[in-house]
Amino acid sequence: MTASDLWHLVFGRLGLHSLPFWDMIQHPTENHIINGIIATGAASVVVIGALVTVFLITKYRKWGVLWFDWLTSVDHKKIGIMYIVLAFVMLARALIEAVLMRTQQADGLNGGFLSADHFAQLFSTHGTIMIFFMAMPFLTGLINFVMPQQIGARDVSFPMMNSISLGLTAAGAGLVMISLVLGKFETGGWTAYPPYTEAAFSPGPGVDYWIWAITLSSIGTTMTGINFAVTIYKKRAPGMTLFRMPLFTWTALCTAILMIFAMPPLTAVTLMLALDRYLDFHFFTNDLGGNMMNYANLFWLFGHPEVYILILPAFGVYSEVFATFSGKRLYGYTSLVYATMAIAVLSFTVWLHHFFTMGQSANINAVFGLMTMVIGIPTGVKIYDWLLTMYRGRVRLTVPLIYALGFSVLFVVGGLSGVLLANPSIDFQVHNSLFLVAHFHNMLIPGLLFGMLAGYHFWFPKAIGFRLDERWGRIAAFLWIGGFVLAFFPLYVLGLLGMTRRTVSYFDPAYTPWMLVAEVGALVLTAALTALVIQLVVSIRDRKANAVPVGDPWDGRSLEWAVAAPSPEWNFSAIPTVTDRDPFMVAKGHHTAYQAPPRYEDIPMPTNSAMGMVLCLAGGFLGFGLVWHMWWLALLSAVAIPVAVIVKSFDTRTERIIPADEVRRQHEAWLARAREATPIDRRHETAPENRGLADTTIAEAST
Ligand SMILES: [Cu+2]
Repeated sequence: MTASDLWHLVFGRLGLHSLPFWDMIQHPTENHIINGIIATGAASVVVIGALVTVFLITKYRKWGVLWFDWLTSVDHKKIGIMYIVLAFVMLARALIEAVLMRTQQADGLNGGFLSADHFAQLFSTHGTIMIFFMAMPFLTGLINFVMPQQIGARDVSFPMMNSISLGLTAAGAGLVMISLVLGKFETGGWTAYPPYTEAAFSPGPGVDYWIWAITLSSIGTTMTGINFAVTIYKKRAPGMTLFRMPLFTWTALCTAILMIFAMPPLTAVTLMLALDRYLDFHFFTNDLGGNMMNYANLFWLFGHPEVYILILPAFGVYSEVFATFSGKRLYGYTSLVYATMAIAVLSFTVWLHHFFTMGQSANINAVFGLMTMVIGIPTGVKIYDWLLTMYRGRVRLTVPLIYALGFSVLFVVGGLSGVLLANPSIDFQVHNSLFLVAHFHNMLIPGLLFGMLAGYHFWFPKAIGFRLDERWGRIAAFLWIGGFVLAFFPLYVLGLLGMTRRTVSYFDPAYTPWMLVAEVGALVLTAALTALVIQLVVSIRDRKANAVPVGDPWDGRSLEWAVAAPSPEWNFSAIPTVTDRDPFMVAKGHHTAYQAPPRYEDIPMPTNSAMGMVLCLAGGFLGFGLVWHMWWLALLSAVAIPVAVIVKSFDTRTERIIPADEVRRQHEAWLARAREATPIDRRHETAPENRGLADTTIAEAST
């Protein structure tokens, strides 16, 4: 056996050429050097970032805290927070990539500074990350944190599975990050359509990185969907009928059902592509009986419902935000619920609008075009309900409401451009142009990101115990909204001018002015994210002044506001009984909100489990081994997964009892804090005096 054979046995196809600066050294042309420096810089950020994190954790001796209090925790609140931290980290990377792409295209007339291959990696990772490792973790984290508390539960139905879902998602995100350092990511966009992504045309590790990152996260998300749906069906507090559930929980339920039905086609299609690539199957190869249309169908059978997996939870956040900051009951609750269900069902009937131009008959296109337009109806219903919720309400223009208002205007514009695109004849004209890119960013930034940010501001005090800085919050909100308009409205024009998407350079000088505006927009969006970082730093500095230990800073309506902030580990000292749609608001009206329960009981809580982290590592190494053809590593990791599950199944210590005395001690301390706090009038809720006790002497605005 030669040294080279041994190398291949151990490291597979990994080699010096996998390092980001190798091209630059081998072929030191100007273009290679520029692209090499950017790639090496990005890789250094990942490596140095990881080293600094390890150093800081070691220096402050936080390994124990990190492991025992966070990574192995099965507490739905902590898992939710970890999901959101992951989402923010990934958001930063994908936003930087967006700025690079905008800068490239602003100079696209002269060819720009990026190579076509590098540019293609950028739009592929940007899309993959934004959908699977920013949007999905953000909404999963928010639902995880909020939903069990809204339904009066102590945790989700399957707490350990929850931790495993997080582990698999993190493993997928890890693979995308590692692809910056070792090898290259794929260049076929976030959809990775074959035959281009088949081994014959994309032989490197890039597509394999995509396949395994997506497979891991899609399996995690399927389990998340099952977990959320079962939790909502089985763990609601007594009296909380389905039609007393808060709207956010309703959207969580519909999203969970969509996850259960939409994620498996994705897992199937990535695994089929893997079989094509690794074992010479011919599912999508266009020869030997393969047909890439099957890929397009399966992918979008996931992909369109995915749009609503992303948007429905944001609709839920907006519903809570409009009602709370208008000081009114939600207008049209029942119609909002039915609209949500209608959107969820209809979302499975429109997938073909993603490939109107791929050659099916005009009649089929017409059916899918009409179904697509039908979805606009329930969505329109929601907009009217939200506006009518504000009508004659006592509206407070807080940060979450600013996002909600920005959303209301911008989402209607995006929706209208969607109705345009739903016409197959129009779609043929603007197909594959920047008009489409403008449209879906117009849906997903106001419709998902603004919703998640509104939710972040709304529930942050509940999760962490203090309010976020209001001033920086406003600055960030206006930067997001303004930056969005600047960055994406020009893309509508460019699309109509005929500029195709995913193009590294162009020949028409008419594009450049619009591209420059979009570039400014991208920089404003970067400033927006920076403002959020500053806000967090400022808020942590002022945490004492902005603490809201009583737990109800916004005069909330649903059960999550009825406990301390941060919530106790067991959420509710006694499981509440629900008699109304706005249970906490009713309790405050009856002066029963801050009372001791008749008696305290021992509370069983799930014990910590390392399974999430074990499967995160095993799944991550399995993916890494498969990407680089390190078969021994793949085999070891693949065996480790069932072994870990079997070993864990012998563990019978899955419950830990919190003694009634401990529950009483914490609950009484909280009640004492509520007695000492000054009730705060809604007009002064952003003042430092707000300790989380709402002044309820002013009657509710009429409904
Ligand atoms: Cu669609």
